[in-house]
Amino acid sequence: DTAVYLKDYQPFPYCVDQVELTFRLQPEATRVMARLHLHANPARPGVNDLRLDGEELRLLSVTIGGRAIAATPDARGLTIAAADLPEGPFVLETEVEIAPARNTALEGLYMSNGMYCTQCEAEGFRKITYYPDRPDVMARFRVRIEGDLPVLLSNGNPLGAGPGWAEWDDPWPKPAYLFALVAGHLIAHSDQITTRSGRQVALNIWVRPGDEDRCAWGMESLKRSMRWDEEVYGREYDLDVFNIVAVDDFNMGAMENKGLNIFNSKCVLATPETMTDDEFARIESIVAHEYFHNWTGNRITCRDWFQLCLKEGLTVFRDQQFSGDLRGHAVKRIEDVLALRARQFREDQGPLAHPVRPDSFVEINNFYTATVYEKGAEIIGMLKRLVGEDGYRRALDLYFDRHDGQAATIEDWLAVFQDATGRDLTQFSRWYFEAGTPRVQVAEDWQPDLAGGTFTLTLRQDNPPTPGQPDKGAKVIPVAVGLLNPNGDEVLGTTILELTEAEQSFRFEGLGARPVASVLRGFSAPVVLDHPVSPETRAFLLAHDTDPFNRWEAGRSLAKEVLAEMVVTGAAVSRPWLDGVARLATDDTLDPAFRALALRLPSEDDLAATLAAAGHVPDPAAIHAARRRMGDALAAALGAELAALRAAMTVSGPFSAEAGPAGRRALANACLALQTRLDGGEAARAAFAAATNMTDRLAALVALIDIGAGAEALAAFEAEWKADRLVMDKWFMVQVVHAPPAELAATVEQLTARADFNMDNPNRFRAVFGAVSANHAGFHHADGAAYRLLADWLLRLDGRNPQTAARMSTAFETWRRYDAGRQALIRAELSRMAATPGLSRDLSEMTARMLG
Ligand code: B3K
Ligand code: ZN
Repeated sequence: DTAVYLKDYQPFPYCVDQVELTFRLQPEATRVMARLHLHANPARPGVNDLRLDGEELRLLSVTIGGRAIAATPDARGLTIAAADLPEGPFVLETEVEIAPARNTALEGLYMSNGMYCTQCEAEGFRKITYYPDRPDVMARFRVRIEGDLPVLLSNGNPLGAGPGWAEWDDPWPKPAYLFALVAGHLIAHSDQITTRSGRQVALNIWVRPGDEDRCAWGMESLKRSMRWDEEVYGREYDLDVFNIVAVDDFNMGAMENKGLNIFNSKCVLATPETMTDDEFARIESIVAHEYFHNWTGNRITCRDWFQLCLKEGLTVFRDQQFSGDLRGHAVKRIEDVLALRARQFREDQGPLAHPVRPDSFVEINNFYTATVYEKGAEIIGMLKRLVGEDGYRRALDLYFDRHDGQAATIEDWLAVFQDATGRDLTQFSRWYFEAGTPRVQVAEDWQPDLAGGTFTLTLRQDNPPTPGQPDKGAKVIPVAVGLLNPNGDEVLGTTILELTEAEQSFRFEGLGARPVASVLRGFSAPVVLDHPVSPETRAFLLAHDTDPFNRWEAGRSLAKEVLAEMVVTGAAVSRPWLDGVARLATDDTLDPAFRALALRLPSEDDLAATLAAAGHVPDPAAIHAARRRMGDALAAALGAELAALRAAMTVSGPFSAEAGPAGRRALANACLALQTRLDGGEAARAAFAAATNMTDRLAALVALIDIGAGAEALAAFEAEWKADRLVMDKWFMVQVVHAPPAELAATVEQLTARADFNMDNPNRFRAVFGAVSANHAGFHHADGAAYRLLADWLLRLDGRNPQTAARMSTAFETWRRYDAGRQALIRAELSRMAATPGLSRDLSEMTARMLG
């Protein structure tokens, strides 16, 4: 298979004014009639054949202007010779047959539990009908659905419906990837909202019967999102109805189809008994994300898939702002940075590194990555920091104004910022085009003098090579800095230093005493900061930093340094870290959610990355052992305070998923996990029995599994929830994540042999195999059993669902970090997969890139 290149972009030679689709639904033989109203695109003059994308379609007929055309499709589409096309505008009609019941790839039109649904982004529409399946072809869609099912949905506004049919009209031109259709025995949880200009919008969350009591939180999140986008971005909804549908079999979280969002049921259905606080927060942010796409993605879409970050980076940035406004910015920022480092830094530092705007791909589904999404959002955060609140607001207003109804590019996006603020963004644009995580080194200098003293910070940036990009220029890096005096008062409030050269010095005068510098406040740029300071200084910042992110970060850096020491030299857990974290955890002037985060230890994968970056070969077993010792030491240091803290964090009254009570539960459960290290599981067993919500129940279960005492609770959990697929996913997952390293492979064998392990359900597959690599020491066990097992299952899945198989293969992306033995084992698995005949385009691109 060949790659597609950004440099080859050309506009499509024809414009589609209007599309009329008729679906006659049958599981094994659905008929799709498409009528396309076309005319030549003046932006692409000349004599051009009409090339339509189409895959896995049985073509029944093609006519142009009512006359049958002899056209023979190939495996990827259909070409109609220019000679067969009339001069002016014309109408092309096709009829095809497809088999949704046999579609296990979950792309195009497929079935899930007897319901029909679609997933078209990125290139799934071509599995539904012949069409120019590219985002710069935008058209109005009118859809008629015929089928023996009570609920028949598509995009836009309802036109009419009767027994066995429904018609929908979407007045907003859109690319085919935003098309959606749903048909099934569904029940709606309904509400409504009036937009600020007075439009009445009907809101529905459609679910399978039995799930209707799980929609309240999703609906509340939707209404909050709609309000927020009006208030903060001035964006209003633009149809009479907004539908959300929950589907059990789905390759990702959710999809922003115009007026008809389709959600993985895991990302929208929730009750306190079935979902944890983290899942409630995740649902809130995904509902918001998909809703926000209505403007950033749908009204303004991408010219081509290389521009994916135009909609994804911006929409992630917007959902992060929204969650921060609702749940507190400090905690939200820490969580986002934890996720960024765990997924994006990891990607950026390995063979899969690619720019936020890639310039080639084989399979676009492989580029829905942490880099495009999360680093894409970080770039927007930096832009906002550089141009200020007002500049950002002006730029965004101009963006919506100028590009509404268009398919735009990153150049368009940057031009809007330049035009609105007058700032030249040529150098800044490197963030989009160059891969890799910059490293910023900080050196301090202090010169006492008569005027009080001069403090100098010298910042140096390094932009490491990444695949295909050996050399890189300096980037524009906004480094937020604050200075504290020795008793902890701020002597310089947060100030942005703009690092634009390889090395630059910044001087601060008249300070009186040598200050303590708090650098990269709020994580003002997605870089690795290398600021060598003593453990005492870190402990000082952990106690005093006025920037909450950096206060947490001081503890985290200290924890990583201590852990690295423990792994490399076998050192004991250091006192400054233990005392500092213990003090923070018990400080009731602080937000409980923040304290819970301070108690969280760095992950084993994070530590392996840190060690590798420092030139060590990480030993997974040693890392695992050291991290456990660290947890034990923390538990011992807090001792009796743990029970008291938990008691103080008791939440009374009816369950609420808001940040306040969720933060109290997070702290209480962090304490429970530590307490379990000391009491043999007594407190956790009691907590498990007494729990009235899934957050507390799951936390107790995990605490018990973690000390090898989970059998009874697991059995009770299973007995209670065996009929609930979403809850059982958690039951599968926790056993794999927390299996003792040597038992991981056996645990997986036993779980996958169960009748309720269904590899065609991505949630269940991920619950087990996503957890395999999350169990760092188990996955990297020296016997290689887990590597082999994962590769076996990826190969098995690849034949049925290549998208999910390819995505999960990233478990191997860090392989070059490890010792020669492990490298050989992983290389063998990657090569075995790569050499398998009939491997999908998706998985073969991934294995090829990882093998380098
Ligand atoms: N835009 C979709 C993702 C589509 C993934 C295609 N492989 C969901 C989102 O980002 O909102
Ligand atoms: Zn998105």
